[in-house]
Amino acid sequence: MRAPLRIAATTVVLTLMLAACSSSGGSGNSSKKSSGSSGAVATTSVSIKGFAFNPDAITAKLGDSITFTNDDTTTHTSTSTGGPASFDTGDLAKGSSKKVKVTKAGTYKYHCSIHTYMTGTIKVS
Ligand SMILES: [Cu+2]
Repeated sequence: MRAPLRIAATTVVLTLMLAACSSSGGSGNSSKKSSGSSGAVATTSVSIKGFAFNPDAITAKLGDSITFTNDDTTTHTSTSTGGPASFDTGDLAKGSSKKVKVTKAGTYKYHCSIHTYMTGTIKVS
């Protein structure tokens, strides 16, 4: 009477573990696509989420407009700290976005002026 019950319980646990394993992939940073050797992503869209820029290193073409979208729960900015020209989105409230046009080639560095540990780069060529 007791042995068959124990076997049944073990089977349930194994099934749960298998289910957990098979569903663990695919979530998270699925938007990160590497291009080139630098690891930077060729895109004109940067999402601000989890107190970070995603992706934090991008490449763009001269004249592109980079759209910064605040998908976080608090206000952030995208403010240049170095590079061929300066830009500043100003305060981006939760859910809002702003475009920044890059008209000079080079590598821009930027941060969030509120949370300066949030940093990113845009390589324009
Ligand atoms: Cu911030």
